[in-house]
Amino acid sequence: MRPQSEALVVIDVQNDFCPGGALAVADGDAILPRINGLMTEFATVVLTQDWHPADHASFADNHPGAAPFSLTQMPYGPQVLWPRHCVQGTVGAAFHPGLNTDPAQVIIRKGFRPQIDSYSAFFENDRQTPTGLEGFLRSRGVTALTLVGLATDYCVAYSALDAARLGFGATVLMGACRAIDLNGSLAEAEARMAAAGVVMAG
Ligand code: VGL
Ligand code: ZN
Repeated sequence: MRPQSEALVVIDVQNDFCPGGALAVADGDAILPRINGLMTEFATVVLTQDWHPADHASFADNHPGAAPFSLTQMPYGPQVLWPRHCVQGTVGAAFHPGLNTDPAQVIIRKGFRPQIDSYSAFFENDRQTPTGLEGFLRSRGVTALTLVGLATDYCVAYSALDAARLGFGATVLMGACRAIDLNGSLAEAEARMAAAGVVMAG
């Protein structure tokens, strides 16, 4: 068992990010056995769930004429327009049935405000609106995080970068993550994580 000061944060292991899903990440379900095993090592386990309303501004089909995976400008900066995914209450938004959700003490839902996307487990994409996860972790004495899940270059990386910015130790287990890798996004995320002091382990 790891010390009480360490938590496992499992990012967005949902049907829509796994093979057959609306925004499938190649091999996304391959990480399930490892994540289920890791959960037994940590006293604090957090799950996140991408949880969008149907009219969410990150969906390409809510922008007439816009192609999926194209870029648009939002008040908070550039935003990729994604295929419709993880709509609240749908099968696509549910956790993959192979994920053991029993050990988790808290589920952080994010991306539920129609006008703002949320990749990070800590903040919306404006980098200011909190999810509450920081307070949850601090009040339990957690100082170091191990992050796993989907997708390496978006929600995992944004969560790890915010964790480091907030002063938590942050380790991403790259073998327990899979990436979307859109236009070099994986290499960029790795460079940003390295520069921020995020540890990338196997
Ligand atoms: C994610 C794109 C859109 C993720 C979520 O979980 O990495 N990526 N929404
Ligand atoms: Zn999303």
